Amino acid sequence: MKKLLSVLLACIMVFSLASCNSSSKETTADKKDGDLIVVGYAQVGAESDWRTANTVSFQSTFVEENGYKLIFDDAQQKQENQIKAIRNFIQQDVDYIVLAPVVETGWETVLGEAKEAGIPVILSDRMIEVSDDSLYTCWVGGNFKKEGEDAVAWLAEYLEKEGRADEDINIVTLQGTIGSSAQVGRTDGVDGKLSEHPKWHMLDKQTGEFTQSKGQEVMESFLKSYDDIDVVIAENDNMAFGAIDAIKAAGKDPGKDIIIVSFDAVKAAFESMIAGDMNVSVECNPLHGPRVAEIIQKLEKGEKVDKIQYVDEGVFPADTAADLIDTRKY
Ligand code: GZL
Repeated sequence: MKKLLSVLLACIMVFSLASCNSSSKETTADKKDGDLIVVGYAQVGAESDWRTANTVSFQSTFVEENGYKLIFDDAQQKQENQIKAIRNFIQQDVDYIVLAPVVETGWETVLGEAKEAGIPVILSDRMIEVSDDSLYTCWVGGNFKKEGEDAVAWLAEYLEKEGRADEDINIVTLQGTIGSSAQVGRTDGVDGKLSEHPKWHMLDKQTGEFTQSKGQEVMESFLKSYDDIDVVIAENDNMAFGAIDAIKAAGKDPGKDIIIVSFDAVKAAFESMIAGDMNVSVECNPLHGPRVAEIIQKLEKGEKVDKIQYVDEGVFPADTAADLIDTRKY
């Protein structure tokens, strides 16, 4: 009898331990998955300092202690990789998809699949061109067209101050990734204001893919084709750094012989301006992480969010760089 009792007792103990473990496992599992908001983030790539800062902003915001699980994908600037990543997020049934679309077109099908799966899509950085804007919940980013217009306004003021308002000014442009809203907006912004300056001549435009190496390569070809370039408009700082290297290698003085107008205003651009190589950088704020987290928190509470949300950005001429460089967050 005693033996039977001890076996029974042992069974009860084993059972209660197992159920406690499994329940503790379930609790942990429930707590781990149930409480965390799972965010799939389809990032463009790692092509520039700006992109790195943008990625870090998300990776430092969407952490477990803030209640998130981030699934990050770097598409190496290829749309097909971003489309694959979005399908992967749908399969994993994430709670939200954040997309920084490498180019504006080609998103209807895959975002239709996300909508079908009931997964909200938040656009960060660049915009998409779709006939049905219910395919995304909202967009956070810079006002690219205004950035281009601000660059022209700064250049006009600078040339005026330099006593060159009536001079013929020859300009070349290093464009970003063709078809990306940053390239489309900045190019449109500049082109739209050029007509106000009949003595300004846009000699050439070519894409440097937002990278330093390609920017240097294209600038080398510009310098071979044109011996009287007065201004380089680089649609991001990394292409400007490449252009500066090419100009120096050609025995000319960037920032003096050739005016360098750039975009992004990353910290390295402030260093370049302090060195006298760059004349101005028009800011495009990459710190979207906290903003997107705010949006997700609102959506979690069933609150409405604005469809279009611009980030704050300014224009930073070289003569402000030394005073401001230590305040820069990226
Ligand atoms: C702008 C962003 C651009 C940056 C580049 O919002 O899309 O892409 O200007 C980056 O540096 O590569």
